[in-house]
Amino acid sequence: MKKIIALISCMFGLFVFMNVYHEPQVDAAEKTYTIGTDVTFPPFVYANSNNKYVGIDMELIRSIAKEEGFKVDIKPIGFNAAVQSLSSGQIDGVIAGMTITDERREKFDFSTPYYKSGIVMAVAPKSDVKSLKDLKGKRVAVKTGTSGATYANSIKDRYGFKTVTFDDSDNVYNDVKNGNSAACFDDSAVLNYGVKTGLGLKVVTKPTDTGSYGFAVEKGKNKELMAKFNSGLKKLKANGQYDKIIKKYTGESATSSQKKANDKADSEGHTFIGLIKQNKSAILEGIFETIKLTVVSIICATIFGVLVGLLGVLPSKVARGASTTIIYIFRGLPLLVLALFIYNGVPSLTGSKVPAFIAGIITLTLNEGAYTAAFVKGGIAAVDPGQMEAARSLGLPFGRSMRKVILPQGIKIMIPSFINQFIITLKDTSILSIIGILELTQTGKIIIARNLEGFKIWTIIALIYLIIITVLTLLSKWVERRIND
Ligand code: ASN
Repeated sequence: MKKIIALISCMFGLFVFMNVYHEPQVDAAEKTYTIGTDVTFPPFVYANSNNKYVGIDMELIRSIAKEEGFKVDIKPIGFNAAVQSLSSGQIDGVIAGMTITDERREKFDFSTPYYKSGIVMAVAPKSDVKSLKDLKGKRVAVKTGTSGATYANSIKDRYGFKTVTFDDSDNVYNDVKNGNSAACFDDSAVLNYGVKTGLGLKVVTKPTDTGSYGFAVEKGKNKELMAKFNSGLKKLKANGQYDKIIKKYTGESATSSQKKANDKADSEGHTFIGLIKQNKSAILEGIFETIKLTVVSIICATIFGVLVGLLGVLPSKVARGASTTIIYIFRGLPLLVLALFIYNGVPSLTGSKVPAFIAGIITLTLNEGAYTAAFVKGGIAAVDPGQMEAARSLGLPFGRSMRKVILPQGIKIMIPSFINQFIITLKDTSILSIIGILELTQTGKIIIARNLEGFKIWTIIALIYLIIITVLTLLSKWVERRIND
């Protein structure tokens, strides 16, 4: 038992160290706003070759923050996830080439428009689809929750096509390039930029007249932030910085040098080593986040699971019933549903934010803890009942018999299950990419959104998981040997 406590303390120490080392120092005087954005939507938001978020929207919000004296914490979680998080109050604002529409105005407040863009249709360079009429019986790719998707759905019956939805623009474009979809609908400002910079698609329709981009906050909330945004934008327009930013990303020289860089990357191809070198810091941060999530979740889930498991072997019926119910609920719920419920569902109800990392830890603690509780109960039940009877007949009370006789034997039975559960917890952290935690899987998604090297990046990410799992297994086996000594 002491050894287990020592191990848990070591893990906790490691976590504290990682946190102290990793947390950025924030100036207490300046307020930090959490801003959600898309994963990839160039030239408005995208990760550059150093995996830093750049683009018109990123420069605008950062320059406005500087001008108005606030700080921003950018969360590249994807357009739909950002909008969902904004409506549940999890983030303070969204800047992601977000089109101002009447429907959205019912839920969000928008800033003064900062860019005009309609929707266009793009197809593969050799496609014979030239207009909407050619879409009959075909499949068309769109991005979840966007104005492009709304537009496509509004005309699909008239033109007789079906839509298929993806979460990120790069997946939408890839589906057209692969020939799975005949066309896609997306914003003109983004697709025209893509055509200029070598995306490998051509635009075949004129932009619809669907509006402009605005910065959004939840309706009636964050008024102060909205006022700061509008006043900052006005200043940037007046001092010429706004024009500079637009030119920096959409000007002739900007697009041609971006095209050259894209062509170069395409012709050179990316080697495994080259990709690792290029994305080293992002991958390392992803690993760091994954390990942090794993360590904290293992500690919390083990404590929670052992407590619930022990509750299940107490003589009290109420305690046993509570244990069974907790295990039933949290083992029964899919992890993904639980994560979304805690991150998006609960805040919509309570009105208070749950940071993504905390939501992730709670999710894993409840789910992994329920499994732990089940095998803790099972491990105790597997100890010969005669042992308890013998201990009790020697005059030991229930608690002491449990501690001195049953648990030492039960723990030995449980150890392989603990090791198994630790490994499962590590793997399950990847599901938390859905709530935008920048762990290893989400890091992979972002890198691929930029370089479209799906096969190679997922191979690298898979190998990293296997390496961490091997280290975790070896560590657990070592502890197991020491406990069994
Ligand atoms: N323009 C899109 C929309 O407002 C946003 C995006 O795809 N990032 O729906």
